[in-house]
Amino acid sequence: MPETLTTSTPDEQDLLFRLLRQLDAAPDASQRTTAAALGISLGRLNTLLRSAAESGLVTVSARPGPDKRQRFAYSLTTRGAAEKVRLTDQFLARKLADYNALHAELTGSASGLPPLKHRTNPMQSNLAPIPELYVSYESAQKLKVEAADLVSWDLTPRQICDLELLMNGGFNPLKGFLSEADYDGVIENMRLADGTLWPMPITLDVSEDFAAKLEAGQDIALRDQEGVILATMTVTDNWVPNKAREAEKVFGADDDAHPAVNYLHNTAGKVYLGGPVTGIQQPVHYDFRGRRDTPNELRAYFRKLGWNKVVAFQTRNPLHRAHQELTFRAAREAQANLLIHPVVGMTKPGDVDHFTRVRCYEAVLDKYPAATTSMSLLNLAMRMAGPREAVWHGLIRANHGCTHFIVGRDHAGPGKNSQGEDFYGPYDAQEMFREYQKEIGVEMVDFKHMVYVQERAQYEPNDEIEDRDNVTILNISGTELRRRLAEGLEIPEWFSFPEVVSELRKTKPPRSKQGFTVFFTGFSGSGKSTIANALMVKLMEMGGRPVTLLDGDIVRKNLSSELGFSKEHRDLNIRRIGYVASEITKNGGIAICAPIAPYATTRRAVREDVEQFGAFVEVHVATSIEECERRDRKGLYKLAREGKIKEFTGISDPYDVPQNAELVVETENVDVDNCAHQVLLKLESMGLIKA
Ligand code: PPS
Repeated sequence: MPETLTTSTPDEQDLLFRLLRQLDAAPDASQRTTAAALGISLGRLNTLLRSAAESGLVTVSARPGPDKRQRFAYSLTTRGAAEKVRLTDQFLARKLADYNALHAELTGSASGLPPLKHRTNPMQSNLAPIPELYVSYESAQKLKVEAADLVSWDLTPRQICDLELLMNGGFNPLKGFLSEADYDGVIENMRLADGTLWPMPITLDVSEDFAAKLEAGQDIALRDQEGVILATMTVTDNWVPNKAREAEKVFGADDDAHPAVNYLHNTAGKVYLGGPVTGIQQPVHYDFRGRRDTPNELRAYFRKLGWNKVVAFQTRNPLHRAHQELTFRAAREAQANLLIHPVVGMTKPGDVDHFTRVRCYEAVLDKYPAATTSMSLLNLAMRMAGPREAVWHGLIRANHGCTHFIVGRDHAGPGKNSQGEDFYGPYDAQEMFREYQKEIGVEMVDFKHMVYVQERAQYEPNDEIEDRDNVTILNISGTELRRRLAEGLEIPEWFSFPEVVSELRKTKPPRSKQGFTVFFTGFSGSGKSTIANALMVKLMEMGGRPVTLLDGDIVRKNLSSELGFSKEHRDLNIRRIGYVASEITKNGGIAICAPIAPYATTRRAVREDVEQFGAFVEVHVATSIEECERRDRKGLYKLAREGKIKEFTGISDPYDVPQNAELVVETENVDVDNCAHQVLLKLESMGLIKA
């Protein structure tokens, strides 16, 4: 930060703030108009402009024209725009303090007198506008041009979600991606360096190569995946985090079975960048535009409707009858209006896609009283961090103008750990929320598990049923629902709404009609390709779905001809296969893959890609390395032993034996037809093909 700014007096800072605001709002105004707007002389303005230009806050360019008094044009630099955002906050804080003092004086509360009722009626704090990180439209156009010359980072889908909520105030009070000091505080005790409660590390992870190019204080452009510049960021911090510690502290265990820990270790870049962000434009969404609202848009909406109390319901699942009952009860209990606030950014891998979910929500919305219920979509990238996530969700909802927040059983739960146990207790999130409720600024409406009581034909909280021995309690778990959908079985009316079930059935036809991927893995010469070919022919004989074979050799010839066998190249090769297989699966076909795929993490990544759309059946062709070498069909093992082929799997390169393959096939003394038949039986038992 320029020295002049940190050493100047509050009055000088106010003047600088007003200057930056003026240049931002009216960049083409003459100097005389600018001086008049600021109430200072032209001479003073010139001194001020010179000092701001020297500090790198404004740029000066020559302005053509006859008027000598308008020779120069001034506009904000990226740094100037960021400084404006910082000074705006400072200015507002000072004004608020002045206002509070005045208010206290007027109401007598400063002098110890009882406050005068009805004297003043300030805007309720949850409904007042909150700070955003965007600059004005005019400045954004200029900054965009300026930012085109900056080093730029192409944001990942998760980073785009984070950036959107940083810029629109959803992550208020954050002013950018966390600095190292803020990150350390958040990891250790859920607090920023200044002590403010913030439970989730919002970090900009990048590659080592990219980070190495940067200098401290450098501005970078942040682009979406099409290259559109969304923001600039001044990089103040650049560090290599201890990811194992982050996993332990934030997610409770350094266990890759947790989706966010898996992301941390296997997707996120090795280096984190921190620094303030200057917002240029919102990420573009083409879907459900009318249903997306920024925090300030929601606050304005609540103000307009006079909704002083709003209870928010967070969800990443379709709404069924139990959810409806829970939200009705919450609104009644809090005597509040209801905001259904589903997450459409990133949720748990394997969840129902948000397009289907929003169609389901829209169908259910008719069943709520329109005057007291609203729905808005939140572009949040969830981390599935249970208790910490609940606190984070509460802060985000406070920013969106809500006063209450529903926390149910196992809020933002990630499922089982690698020992098959739950990561968090079912009510840990409620406990942590309760502890921080005051600071979060929204009140929790907690619910125990809701179940259906058949005799009374209604949903009730499980722990409140006193006559449980005399009534029939019904419940369908998420896993059971998925099973019923997958097998085309009945889903009873007491569980869900017909409109919702019909939407889900359209997206999730029974398994026997869905696409799927069979992924063979094993040593070179283990028999993968031979079995894969036999399987392909058998599936084609059955008909019904198109079948595509992505054999190791075929792929290397057609998709990956430029790649070798280093770890990096093998990963790239397998990820390409995974991408094609996931597309085939999505479109209802059968993909049969048969690469060596030696690394467990890459196989897992492919599984995740495919499982968004259909089943992934991993088949380990478990022929031993000794047997493969004995067969040596292509003569490659001999060459590998002689050192003529480097990095040869099983000889001079590792192979991670699959730990949770759907099927293990032994090929020694078993003929190919039998091996392929074993796979068919497996597919049949999984409901993927009909007998
Ligand atoms: S990987 O690791 O999955 O990307 O390998 P993949 O694409 O399946 O390999 C295809 C074939 O390349 C031959 N080959 C090698 N395999 C392993 N290591 C090294 N260094 C190597 N060099 C060439 C090998 O014959 C593989 O074919 P298959 O069908 O497995 O025998």
